[in-house]
Amino acid sequence: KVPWFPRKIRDLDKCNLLITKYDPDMDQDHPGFSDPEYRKRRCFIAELAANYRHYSHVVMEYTPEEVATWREVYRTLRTIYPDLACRQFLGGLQQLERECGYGEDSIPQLREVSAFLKEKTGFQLRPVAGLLSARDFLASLAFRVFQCTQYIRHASAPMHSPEPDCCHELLGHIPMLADKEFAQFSQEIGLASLGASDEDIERLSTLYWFTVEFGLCKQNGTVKAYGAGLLSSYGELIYALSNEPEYKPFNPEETAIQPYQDQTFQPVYFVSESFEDAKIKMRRYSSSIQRPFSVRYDPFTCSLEVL
Ligand code: H2B
Ligand code: FE
Repeated sequence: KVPWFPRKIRDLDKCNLLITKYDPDMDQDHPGFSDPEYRKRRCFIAELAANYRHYSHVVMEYTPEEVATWREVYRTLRTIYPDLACRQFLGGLQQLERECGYGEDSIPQLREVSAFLKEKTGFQLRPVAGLLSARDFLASLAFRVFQCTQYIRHASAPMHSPEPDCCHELLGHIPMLADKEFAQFSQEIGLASLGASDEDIERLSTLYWFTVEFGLCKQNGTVKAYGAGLLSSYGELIYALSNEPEYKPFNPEETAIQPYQDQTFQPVYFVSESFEDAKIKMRRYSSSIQRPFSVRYDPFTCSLEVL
């Protein structure tokens, strides 16, 4: 009665359950809903991801319009990062700009970014066709695999996307995944999710939401953003640090049951004392989750030992 979970990295080929409610084909409010060209393109890129099998990245050729959208997002966000992003994010982004071709002129290729991350923290990227179920998404993190969308948001709304797109992944998530401590934090959420009950998955996704996606942390006495949902949204990044919303100290028991918003800005953000502190609290929380087995990740074979 333990739900199926992947045991080796190749099993992630089977972690592909998509949530389609924010797809441009399903969501009437999606900026691309009434643009058949965009929907066709989005579908083509998603298909490539759906056909991806372990270790076989394709090179995406982006259109000039897609690159123009990327440029606008990159330029706009880049100006506010120095003031609002945490130290680890700024360090990661700088390395990506120096060593991995990050910049406003082209959309980075998942293959290159994946090779870069592998050297920094052991994380790898895997293209995904759209919004993945929480269970499959979290399971991948256990293997230090980050599932990444490759299509880009609609050109009419460069500052917002209802679904994850490559701007969100490449600008929001990737710089953080180049940090060793954050990589460890991410993998541990993944490991805690394997074979967990639906209720525990729901609580872990809420924790993921208020940390990895919308987390804030203290640094040298000021509050900075480390959540990818913030670092890829000009509007919400400024709002989150404006003193207008409510702030609560990060505390897994409380955070795990806080209702969240995936349509508008969050009404509340959780602030960690530091990554170290968040990691220790998360670990304590994870070890309280009841499972009839324990797991250990073997980095040499990229597989799990289930004890
Ligand atoms: N799928 C994709 N493709 N990207 C994400 O960032 C993502 C996801 N986040 N599925 C997950 C859900 C997250 O919101 C949690 C674990 O529910
Ligand atoms: Fe995300």
